[in-house]
Amino acid sequence: MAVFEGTFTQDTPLRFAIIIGRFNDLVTVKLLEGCQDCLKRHGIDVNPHGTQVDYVWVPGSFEIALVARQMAATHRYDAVICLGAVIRGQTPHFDYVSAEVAKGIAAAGFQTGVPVIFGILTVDTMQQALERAGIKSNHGWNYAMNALEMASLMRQINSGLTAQNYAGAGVAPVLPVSHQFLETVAPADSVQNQVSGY
Ligand code: INI
Repeated sequence: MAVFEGTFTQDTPLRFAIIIGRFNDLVTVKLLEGCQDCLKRHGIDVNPHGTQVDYVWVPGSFEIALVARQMAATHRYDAVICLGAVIRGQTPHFDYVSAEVAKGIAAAGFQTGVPVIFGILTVDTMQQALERAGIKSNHGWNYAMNALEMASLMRQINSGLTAQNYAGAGVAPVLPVSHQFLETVAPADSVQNQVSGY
């Protein structure tokens, strides 16, 4: 058996599509900047004229899922990153847009087998949106991390690594990296139980 876990450094170049909603672009441009910064710091060439990242601008979050599915279905990308900002207003519009984009993005991933990252802020106010797009932190950065991890993970799964050659390569922790401390605090048999629970 095997434990698969995505990494954040790649031997082979990964390719991404980023789809950005123009609606609330005060926010979405900032999410994009955070996303590009993270990708760049992980060795990805984010130049739109390069070979690793394509960009698609759409009118608003409602349109993102359709384009995400279309891009994913080409199988030219290791992951598709969707960036949008849905901000609650005085009408139920928020609920319709946010529900549809969430369902649509999930469906795009399921239907194509390509990771499609849900980078849509759903917030009550513009202030909350801006806080998550650079004022306090930039969620665009996290969405890029999620894309890197999922892209790497799916490559590993799709390439059918076995426990033997994976462990033999000396790169695979038995536990997820975030849980490695368990090895020092948990008795061996409970660690074993954790592992077999995956
Ligand atoms: N699109 C957004 O991305 N965010 C919003 O907050 C928003 N609101 O509130 O209306 C929004 N609406 C536009 C929508 O995504 C479509 O572009 C439009 O309805 C045309 O299909």
